[in-house]
Amino acid sequence: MEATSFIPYHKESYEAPVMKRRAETYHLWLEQRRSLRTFSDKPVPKEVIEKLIMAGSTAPSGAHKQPWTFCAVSDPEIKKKIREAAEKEEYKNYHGRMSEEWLKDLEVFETDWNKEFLETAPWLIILFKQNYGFENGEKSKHYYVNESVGLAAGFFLTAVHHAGLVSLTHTPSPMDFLGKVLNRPSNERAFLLMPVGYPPEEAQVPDLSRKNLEEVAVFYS
Ligand code: IYR
Repeated sequence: MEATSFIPYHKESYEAPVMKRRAETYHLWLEQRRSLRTFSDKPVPKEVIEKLIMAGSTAPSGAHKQPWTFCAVSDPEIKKKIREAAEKEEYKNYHGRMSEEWLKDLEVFETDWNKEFLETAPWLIILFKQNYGFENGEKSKHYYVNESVGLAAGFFLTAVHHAGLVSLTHTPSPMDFLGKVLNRPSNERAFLLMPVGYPPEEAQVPDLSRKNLEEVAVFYS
């Protein structure tokens, strides 16, 4: 991609009271987002997933390289393969690879190696990072890849929330199997697996609260 020139940029802005209300409203809306580990099997149209991916792909990235690939899987055979491979890794994680402290930290989530949602959720989005790119058949550099792809995941998750759907940031580590199952090129590494779908009826989430402002921010004004 070559930028050829600068173009005017117009953005609506607001006076302080309106700005404050908008910031508050947005925060309260984001407070409603939760990670789910159970999903309805109700189908979600492919067109919706396409838009959510395009929203994720608006994230800023190092030198605007957009060093990510969103793989969207609805094929039941592939979902089954992913579940089987993920559960194999997770079994090992829960039976020796994760420390006692780690397992204790996870108790509130009541997670285990069983990952039924990998087959129930209508879509699995596997986000790959591209450690380098290919431009005109040549290897090209990518910059701040982890930061960029993390941002793309965040933008994607807010888009999912906005569409009235739910997701989970799942890392069935080590995740090399995802590149193999999905036949990804050598410049790509699996970064995050995000099931997307409707919440199930009577969905439940752990009763967690988020850190308050004083715990997450320091002001130097
Ligand atoms: N990948 C495992 C374990 C796990 C780890 C963290 I850190 C979590 O926040 C949640 C789970 C699993 O998905 O069960």
